[in-house]
Amino acid sequence: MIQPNPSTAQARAIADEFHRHGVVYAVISPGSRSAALAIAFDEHPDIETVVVLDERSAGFHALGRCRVGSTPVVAVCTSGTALANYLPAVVEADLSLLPLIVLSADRPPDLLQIGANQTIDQVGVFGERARWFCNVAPADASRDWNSYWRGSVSQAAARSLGHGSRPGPVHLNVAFREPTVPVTDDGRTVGEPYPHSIAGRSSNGPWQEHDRARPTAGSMRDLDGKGLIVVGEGDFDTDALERQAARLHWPVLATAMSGLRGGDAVTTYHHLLIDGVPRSLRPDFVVSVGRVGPSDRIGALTSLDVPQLQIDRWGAWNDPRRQTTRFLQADPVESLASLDGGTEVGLRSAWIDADRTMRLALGDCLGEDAIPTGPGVASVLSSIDFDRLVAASSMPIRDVDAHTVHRGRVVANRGASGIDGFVSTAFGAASLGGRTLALSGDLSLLHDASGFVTDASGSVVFVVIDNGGGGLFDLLPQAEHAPGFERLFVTPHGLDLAALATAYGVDSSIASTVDGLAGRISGLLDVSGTHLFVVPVDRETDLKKRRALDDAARSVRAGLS
Ligand SMILES: Cc1ncc(C[n+]2csc(CCOP(=O)(O)OP(=O)(O)O)c2C)c(N)n1
Repeated sequence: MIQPNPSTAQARAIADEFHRHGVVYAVISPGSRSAALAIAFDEHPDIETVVVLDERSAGFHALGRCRVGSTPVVAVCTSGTALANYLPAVVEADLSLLPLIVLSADRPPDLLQIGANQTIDQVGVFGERARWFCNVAPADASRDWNSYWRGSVSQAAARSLGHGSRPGPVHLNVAFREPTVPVTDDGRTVGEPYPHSIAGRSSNGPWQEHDRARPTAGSMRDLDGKGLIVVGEGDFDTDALERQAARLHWPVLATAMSGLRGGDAVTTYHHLLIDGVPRSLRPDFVVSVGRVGPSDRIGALTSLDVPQLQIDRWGAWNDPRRQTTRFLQADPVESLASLDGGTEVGLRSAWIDADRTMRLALGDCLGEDAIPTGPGVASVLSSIDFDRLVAASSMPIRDVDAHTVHRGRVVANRGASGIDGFVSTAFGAASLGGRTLALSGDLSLLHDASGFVTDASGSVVFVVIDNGGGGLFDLLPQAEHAPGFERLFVTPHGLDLAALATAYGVDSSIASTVDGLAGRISGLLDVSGTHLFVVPVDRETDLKKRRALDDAARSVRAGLS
């Protein structure tokens, strides 16, 4: 067998070791210094690779896959500003505890700081946001580097999954000498063959294993009377949590990203809590699990002057109003399971009844419309069979939270709530197969249009609420006060999104009425391929509908004590 050159040997060992740690998906952006890594990952028989041109998009594509899969995802890029383009995705992965593994190629140290082309200081560029950084030395034929490469990968994988702290992004910066392609002479440099073994453990297992500590129950002291759980996105078994809540007879308020919708969970809290907590729905204490949002109105509950307990496996501090009275770093399910079963059933049934009444009232209010609005489209999605719905920041995730009741998974980048990386997050989430829907505003789509430059094979039906800019700003104080409101905030662009789709080779269609919308979207999900479905929305009409929904909510509340 012909021995590989040192860079090829190094890249092969790295790719193989990552696979032994569960990596099955790698997002590659083109470049020369990273050639050995790109080729090694692509040649690995059990790692699927996808190519995304723009590294900012590539980072989010990897993130989308992290959100739906259970194993770390690798993103490979070349040297220079390529790496810096991962920062937004690294920030989101840090806040959302996602195992994103950034693998950047670099020049060897003796070729740095001399003004060489496409060279920046890549050491620790993500600072504290990365759970772990390692500068991997360039390979040569002089010694056996195998345990160094494989051990570094073992530690990277373990750190990304929370070993030693909590899950999150890691960064391996790997220096490569030429040739970076698998030849001994690339026409510029002649490389010595690497003479040592690069074999992994004969067991086919990882070089070094790490054990995830089993989460334990926290102390649930001082909780008397009627409890209520608010559940957001987090690290827990959703079905088991639901069972515990039912056993305790506590109402569950389930945000869109909690994964708990579709059963007895209350989903209309945004409207039920419009003017604070109705007396008949007041709990004696509140237990928050996971990151709760995006509705601000839930703050009426999580800042009530009653004991407020927050349970998170990784010790999150999700407390924007500083009203949590006790934080518990523990497993939420185990903690609830440690309590005796409840006998007080009244609060749970009161919330479930109020939720049903509110849902009917909201449905009546939305049912009047033929012209699409953001809330109207979100409520239509409830009747569509999808596996996952990727919702963009701004109004889409808020409308999904208030109006989409569905057992399917909702994915959204709410760690930093950016409107960036949306198209790519959707493609990453679709890479597992299944029926993927993506709902966004027009600006979010435009922000990551470069995400369409990919050979990703997953199918996504993009539904774009095209209200000609950022409709969210109509609901914010600057709508009243700022001169230049439209240009400075709404950002009207006048672009034809269907033409944009055509430019990227994506099929598109337009829906100007709500009639038959669910059927059309379902039909698109039935066939494979990516489609952009543009729904023109008039901002004025949309705003009026939101006010009408609030009026309907107040009428329901008036009937509650
Ligand atoms: C990367 C980033 N830049 C800017 C913002 C601020 N921002 C929040 S919402 C928004 C407008 C989004 O418009 P669109 O996607 O069309 O959705 P709509 O507001 O109409 O629902 C902007 C610019 C942000 N959240 N993230």
